[in-house]
Amino acid sequence: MPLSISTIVLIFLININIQFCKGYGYPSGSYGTEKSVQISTPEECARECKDSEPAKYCYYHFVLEYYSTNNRACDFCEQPVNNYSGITSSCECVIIDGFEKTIFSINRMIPGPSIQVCRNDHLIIDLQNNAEGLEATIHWHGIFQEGTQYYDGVPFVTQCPILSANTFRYQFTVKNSGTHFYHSHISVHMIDGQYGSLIVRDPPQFNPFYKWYDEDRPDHVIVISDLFHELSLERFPGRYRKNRGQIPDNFLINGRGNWTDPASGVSTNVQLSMFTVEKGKKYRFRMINSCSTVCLSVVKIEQHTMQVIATDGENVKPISQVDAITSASGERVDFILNANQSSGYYWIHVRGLGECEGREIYQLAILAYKDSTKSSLSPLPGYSFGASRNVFNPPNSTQCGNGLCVDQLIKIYLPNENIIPLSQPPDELLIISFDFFTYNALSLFNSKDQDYKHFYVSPTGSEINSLVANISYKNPPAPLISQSDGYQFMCGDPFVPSTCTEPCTCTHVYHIQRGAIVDVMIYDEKPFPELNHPFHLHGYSFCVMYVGQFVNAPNKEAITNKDVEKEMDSHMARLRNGNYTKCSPKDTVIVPNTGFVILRFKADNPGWWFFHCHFSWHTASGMNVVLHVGKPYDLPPVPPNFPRCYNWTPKN
Ligand SMILES: *[C@@H]1O[C@H](CO)[C@@H](O)[C@H](O)[C@H]1NC(C)=O
Ligand SMILES: *[C@@H]1O[C@H](CO)[C@@H](O)[C@H](O)[C@H]1NC(C)=O
Ligand SMILES: *[C@@H]1O[C@H](CO)[C@@H](O)[C@H](O)[C@H]1NC(C)=O
Ligand SMILES: *[C@@H]1O[C@H](CO)[C@@H](O)[C@H](O)[C@H]1NC(C)=O
Ligand SMILES: *[C@@H]1O[C@H](CO)[C@@H](O)[C@H](O)[C@H]1NC(C)=O
Ligand SMILES: [Cu+2]
Repeated sequence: MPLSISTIVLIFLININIQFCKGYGYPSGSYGTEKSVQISTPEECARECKDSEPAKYCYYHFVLEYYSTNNRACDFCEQPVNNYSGITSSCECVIIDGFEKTIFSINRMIPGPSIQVCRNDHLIIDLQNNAEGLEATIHWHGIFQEGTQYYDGVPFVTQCPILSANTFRYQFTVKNSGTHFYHSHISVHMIDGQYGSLIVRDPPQFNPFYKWYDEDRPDHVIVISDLFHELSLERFPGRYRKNRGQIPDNFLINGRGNWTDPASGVSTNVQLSMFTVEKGKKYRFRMINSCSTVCLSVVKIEQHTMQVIATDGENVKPISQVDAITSASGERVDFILNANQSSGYYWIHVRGLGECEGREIYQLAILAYKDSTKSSLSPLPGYSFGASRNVFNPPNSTQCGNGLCVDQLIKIYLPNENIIPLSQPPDELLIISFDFFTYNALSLFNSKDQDYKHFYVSPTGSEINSLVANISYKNPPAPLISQSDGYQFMCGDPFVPSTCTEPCTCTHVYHIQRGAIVDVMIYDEKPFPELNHPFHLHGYSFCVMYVGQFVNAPNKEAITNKDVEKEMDSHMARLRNGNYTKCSPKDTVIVPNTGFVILRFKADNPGWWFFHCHFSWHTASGMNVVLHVGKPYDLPPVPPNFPRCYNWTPKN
């Protein structure tokens, strides 16, 4: 639906001299200049969405600070297990899995405050950074930011990092609905607690599933995350001699979980998250994978199948009888659950794959039928649990079955939504490899090179960094969107600059014509065992055209240009034959191990858009590239006095 220009303009005309009440207050009453704007609280905004209801201005005050879990706050109160609590918690005891550790939390909550609004609402989020020594930005994962590209939250691409003692106001209109989330986009801070749900609901006229379920409750959002029992920075670059690698200690479901110390066998017995349903009703659940590390997760609900209806914020033709949902960091899945079993308590089971399998990292929550009791629970599950017949989004294409893989999804377009043409050849084709660079320790630690390059210690003990098309992404000193100071650090398009020494580090940018149909083939050039990297594109939802594995490649250790060309030829043949007929919508897609994904988008949203592996350690070590769509003049100007940053090396 076209948003009127006047409402976009209005949001910048607001007198931003907000008076705060005590604590995490809201600006009092209405405020504004010529037109006054009524500000709504998070609770008022987390409403049922109605057709032809005016949009709300939803205000959130986020305070970022160092905090600790299980501190003295826990002597005074106990956190309720019901997970929707607006933007403040009734109890500032952050319990997580019962472990005491330092976190970088928002409003003393993990996950952070839940933002729940309706399509076309205006969000105003003040991020107050109270953590000295810590830079911050928040990325609104899944929001296209059309017209407000500078609020995308990528440091040195769309803004300067927010310094401590500073407050930065994000304000944008949410034009694309769906299950989204927000998270820190700096270093590996996300896992220390900077994440939360961002749900944009549709009014009935935009919701093809309106009649399919009875309720879409604010507390039926499932946030899956991983956890270290120490600060993330203990693992970046990480240890060589003891406790190598980045395997999480635990998983959390809506910030909670039980933990059993493997050494002592003692459990923390934290009360698990609970989702309440009434027998005979159907519920829409919104699941968000907010993990930071490389373990994919598998969600199962005891004795219940799930009907998948949306992914990454886009509606899809429903997939019924799903027993398990696999997802990677950054992916979201909405499903309908039919509460038609006998009244009782049922386990919700989340299990980590890959590196998490060895240590059997898993977590539980409870699906509780109203008026039943815990006594009906079946025995405590172990790491393995329940059926795996129909697994949605398996990383291995041999398990696709009928319609379970993401390249089989069929997008349901909304009325008036622009359709991405799938039969024509692309205007631009990007073939992009990703890979790791393994340092020679001697050259890393004994070199005369003063430009110390990022690395982290892999589980096997080697020092590595991450590459996209043989380039390790490096931040420029100033945001590309608002200052040309960073341009001299740019490289790409697409070859490694001849002056660059391995690993080549620079601000890797591909320039794309506005309006072009762009096909991207992203592939796993030198597969590492068990790693399936999820690639996320900012600013767009794309169509997944094809997901494949280089099964017939003679040498699966290293994919050659020949292997890639062969797959590209097949893609072109499928295009010519009109084999692509349905858009499989995603904004984050798992590239299977030894495999590739071919995706397509129409470059109609100008901007500097990050395209990257969503595993935090891979992002932090360079597995990123910027897709620059359009020319600087295609972009809305940044607001007046937008914060600036740069190198300062005066001659005298
Ligand atoms: C936590 O796990 C232990 C060990 O598996 C189990 O005995 C205990 O009942 C669990 N506690 C909760 C609250 O689930
Ligand atoms: C419960 O609902 C599921 C999903 O709609 C359906 O497949 C199943 O047959 C139903 N079971 C019963 C006992 O009604
Ligand atoms: C995919 O699954 C098949 C059958 O289970 C197995 O043989 C193959 O090795 C798997 N491929 C990958 C890349 O895991
Ligand atoms: C990346 O560099 C390696 C080693 O220098 C080379 O073998 C490979 O072909 C390069 N890959 C691409 C996509 O340029
Ligand atoms: C295209 O689809 C047809 C069936 O409609 C199939 O026979 C053919 O193998 C497909 N072509 C390619 C290149 O996948
Ligand atoms: Cu990765």
